[in-house]
Amino acid sequence: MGASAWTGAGLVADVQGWVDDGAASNFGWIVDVARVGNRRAKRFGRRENPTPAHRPTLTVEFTPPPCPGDANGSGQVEFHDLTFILSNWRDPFTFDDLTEALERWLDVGP
Ligand SMILES: [Ca+2]
Repeated sequence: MGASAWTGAGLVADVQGWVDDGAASNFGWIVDVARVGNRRAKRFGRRENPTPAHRPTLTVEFTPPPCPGDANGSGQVEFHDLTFILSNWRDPFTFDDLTEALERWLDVGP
């Protein structure tokens, strides 16, 4: 059993719609296999398959949106951003960076 993979702009648009609209636009997908000669079938493993490598997986690769105030690149604004900014004061961080990190940090709560 080999791996199958799908990519494309339509697939990306579907996933983005699920992110934007939640379950309202998630009707799933139907896998339609192209006919090869007289054959038109594709076998997929179930999630209960005893061989983990044969179980279906869904991998979504994405670029996370920028996180204003996340000075240390951890993906969230936390206390460490404030100390990171102060430790790197003026190289490259400025008062604007400190203000932004502090505002965002207070939004999510210390
Ligand atoms: Ca951070």
